[in-house]
Amino acid sequence: MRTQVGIVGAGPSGLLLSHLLHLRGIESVVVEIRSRRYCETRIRAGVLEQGTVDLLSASGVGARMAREGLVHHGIVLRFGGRDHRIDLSGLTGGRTITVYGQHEVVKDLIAARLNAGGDLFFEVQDVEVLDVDTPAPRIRFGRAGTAEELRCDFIAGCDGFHGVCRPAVPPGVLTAYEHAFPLAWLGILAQVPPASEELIYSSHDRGFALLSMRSPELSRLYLQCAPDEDMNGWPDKRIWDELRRRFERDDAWTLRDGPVLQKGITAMRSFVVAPMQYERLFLVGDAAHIVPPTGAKGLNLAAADVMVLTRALEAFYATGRTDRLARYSEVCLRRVWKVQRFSWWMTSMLHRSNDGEFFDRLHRAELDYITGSRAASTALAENYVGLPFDDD
Ligand code: RFL
Ligand code: PHB
Repeated sequence: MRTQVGIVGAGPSGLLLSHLLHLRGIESVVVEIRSRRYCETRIRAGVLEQGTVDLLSASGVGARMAREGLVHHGIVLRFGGRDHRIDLSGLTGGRTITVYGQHEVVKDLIAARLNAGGDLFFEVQDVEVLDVDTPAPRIRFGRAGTAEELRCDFIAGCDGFHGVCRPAVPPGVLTAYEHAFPLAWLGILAQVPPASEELIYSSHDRGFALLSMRSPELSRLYLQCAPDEDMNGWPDKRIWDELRRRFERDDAWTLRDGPVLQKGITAMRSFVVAPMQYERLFLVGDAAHIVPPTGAKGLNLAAADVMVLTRALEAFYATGRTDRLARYSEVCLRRVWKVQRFSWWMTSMLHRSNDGEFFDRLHRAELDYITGSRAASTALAENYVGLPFDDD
């Protein structure tokens, strides 16, 4: 088999890249180790920046998101028993965020690729990327028991943090920068209408909690826990009791419970590799960087990488110019580090730390400052709705 761009991974990065390339007349093939069903039902991110929404809409995959996505104009920071609203739209000239599940974005992108006759191969095995330092890189994989080889001009490693593309780069080329937070999130998806119209980030002495949603009937809730927390120690009743305590407010605020449909633990990590490219292999999204979820940025950052790579490939195929491809990593990393900073800052400010009472008091002062100063709330708001996209 032969294509122009071989894409490893059918998460949001790989699917969006394949879709945007197709709109520009560039061929790609996507190989994915999991099943289509698995990709379409994996519950992960939920908050889309305005820029991500605009990109999806402008590329023709925004119709269902426009109908079912929930547009939000603000978020709530809850601490000291009170709510402090950050008026995202008022502080950013009218920008908004949209709550629409990542798996819904994935469904829409898979449907668009299949309708356009795109090649998506699910449930492949033993994926290997080869010859990326030659003009003819290859992806080797097994499909229904048969060994296949895909020859390409370029390979996009969109295979997430645990994929095979980043490890395929020879030793010594990439530098990894990382920080593991000594905390994790226990997340649930529950069949109960969200107790608030807007997201609530609650910083409490017992630990952080977050109230989000997926639809008017489905709540998504998270609790700060230990990185090695045992899920067996958390029957549903204990989760709801703990959530109620961490969302307590001076007046009577109530959190109704409901059937828990899914639960899981997510470690909190910051990770970046540089450069994000080696010869004809480009690392995109979680394959190149991870942010802790507190800033709601991972998926949005992946979409920004995809945009930069799409434009660079478009320039290459239109005129043969390689300068944009050569600058892919540098352009992406500028945004990546700003987003790392924001995600680290939100995480440190909102969670109960193990660093001692001094730091907890500093974080409380920071929350007080953020919510009391228009300049400081604006800094939070402009990062939360998404920094402007700048790919020069
Ligand atoms: P993904 O989604 O991990 O997709 C990678 C795909 O590659 C496949 N794969 C392979 N395919 C072929 N060969 C191999 N050898 C392969 N190895 C792996 C995998 O099966 C998978 O299908 O990476 P991608 O596309 O870069 O997308 C990144 C996002 O998924 C991620 O950044 C976000 O989910 C992060 N995130 C959030 N981001 C936001 O923007 N807003 C949020 O509100 C938000 N909340 C979250 C989050 C992530 C969370 N978890 C579970 C980590 C909340 C949580 C709890
Ligand atoms: C989510 O809805 O899953 C979500 C929302 C906001 C975050 C992280 C996750 O910061």
